[in-house]
Amino acid sequence: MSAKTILLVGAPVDSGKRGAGCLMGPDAYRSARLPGALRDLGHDVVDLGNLTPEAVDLPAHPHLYSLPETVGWTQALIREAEAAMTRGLPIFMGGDHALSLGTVPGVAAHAAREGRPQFVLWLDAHADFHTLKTTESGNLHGTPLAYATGRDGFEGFPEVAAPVAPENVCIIGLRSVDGPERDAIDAAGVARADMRDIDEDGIRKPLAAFLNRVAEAGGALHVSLDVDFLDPAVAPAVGTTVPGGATVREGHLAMEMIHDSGLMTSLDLVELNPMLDERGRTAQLMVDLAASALGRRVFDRPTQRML
Ligand code: HAR
Ligand code: MN
Ligand code: MN
Ligand code: MN
Repeated sequence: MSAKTILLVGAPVDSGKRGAGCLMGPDAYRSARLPGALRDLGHDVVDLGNLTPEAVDLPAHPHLYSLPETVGWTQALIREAEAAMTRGLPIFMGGDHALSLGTVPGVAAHAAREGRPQFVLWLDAHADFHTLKTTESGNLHGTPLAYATGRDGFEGFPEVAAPVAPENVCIIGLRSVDGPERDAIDAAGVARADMRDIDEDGIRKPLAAFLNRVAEAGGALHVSLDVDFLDPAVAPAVGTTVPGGATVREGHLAMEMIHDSGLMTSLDLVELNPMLDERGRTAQLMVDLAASALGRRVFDRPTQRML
């Protein structure tokens, strides 16, 4: 196992939807001992504290919830993510999924500078592929993948410097997708495995295929882990629960495979709402999953077989 410099970036974004609580996420991860768990694995861990949004001069929008604040977070996070990539492997402790409006374009700008293609693994019940024009809820946590892949329709947001190629994105865990998202995902050529695919073939097959593509391309890999990827029975601390999600072991297998691939360059932990947790169990599970992605295991495996 190779020791890494891991940068913990607190991003208490709570503007991506109605219903407050995700702002407590970074401190919940600290209380559940994320820094210690990563140090136990031999990593050098630096906690950079919590970020704040930039001030932006934008009027409130009649349909889009908290647009100015979310643009402010996006600007701050693009900068922070791009800078953090020059120092180590950042873990963005959310915060709701609107934080990926900043983290993904930020890390992708760094990869472009290095001449590497950026890949994104999106572990989520939802596709988060709405534009400002198609979102019915007006909740911006439902939009980051569309923005990061350079779709039109993000007036008020900064221009994305290095859009991620849609075919370099893979969404796993889908079970709640709106009509306009479904059409746009398939038109764009985003790779996807919904929960039925996982029921039929397991999580290993689509993930191995994607990781092999990242490896062949010499790509950078950003992993965005939404709490609602997991089944609400094991991960209740999220505002947008959808039954029928990944099991604890499916979550760990995904993280263990990510670790074995050696490909992950950045990680988001998003949508944890400690207000909705039960005795900290969801925060603890997210910490354990992050530890698996960074090398925690029962026994070493003799080979690193991908497929
Ligand atoms: N598609 C729905 C909407 O746009 C729900 C989006 C929910 N997103 C998250 N993150 N919880 O994945 O409102
Ligand atoms: Mn780099
Ligand atoms: Mn999401
Ligand atoms: Mn989700």
